Amino acid sequence: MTTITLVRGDITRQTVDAIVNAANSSLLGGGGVDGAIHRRGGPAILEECRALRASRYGKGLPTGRAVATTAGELDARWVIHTVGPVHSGSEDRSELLASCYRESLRVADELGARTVAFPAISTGVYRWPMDDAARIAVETVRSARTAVEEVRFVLFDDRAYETFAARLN
Ligand code: AR6
Repeated sequence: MTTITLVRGDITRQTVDAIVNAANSSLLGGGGVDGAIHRRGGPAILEECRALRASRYGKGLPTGRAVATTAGELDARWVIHTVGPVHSGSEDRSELLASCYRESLRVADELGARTVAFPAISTGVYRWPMDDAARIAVETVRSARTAVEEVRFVLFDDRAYETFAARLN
C-alpha cells in the first residue's frame, strides 16, 4: 500500500529516498524546481546528467520518461529526473503527464526507494492547469503498482496545496 501525503513547501528541503525533478529533455538544468534542485544539490547532479546525455540520451530524455542520478548535497539518495509535457490546448497530452509519475515510480522501484517526493510536474513553465494536473497525479499514483511506501506531493504555494488536497479527498 502506498500512502499519499501532501506538504506545502520547497521540495529541495525534503528528507526522502528520492526527489523527483520536473526537468526538460536536455537534462542540463533550467528554472523552477529544476533550477532549485541543481542549486541546492550542487554540481554532482549536473555532472551525472551530462554523463547520461553523453552515454544514453544523446537526443535528450524523451517526454514522459524518467532517469535517476545522485542527489548531491540534498537530503535524499537520488534525484529522479522526468520530463513533463508542455500543456497544449489542441492536443491531449494527459497520457504523457501520467507517464511521468508512472515512470518515476518504476525507476524508484528499481533503485529500492521507499519514500518519493514529487513536485506538481508541468504546472509551472509548462502551463498545465493545476486542477487537471492534480487529478492526473493523484489518479496515476493511486493506480500504480509500486513498492514505494510514501509518495509525498510537495506543493509550492497555497493554491497548489489546496487543489491537490481537494483531489485527494
Ligand atoms: N519546490 C516545490 N515546487 C516548486 C519549487 C520548489 N522548490 N519551485 C517551483 N515549484 P516548473 P514544469 C513548483 O516550472 O512546469 C524548468 O525550467 C512550481 O510552482 O518547475 O514542469 C525545466 O528545466 C510549479 O507548480 O516545472 C523545464 O524547462 C511546479 O513546481 C521546465 O521548467 C512545476 O513548475 C519544466 O516546467
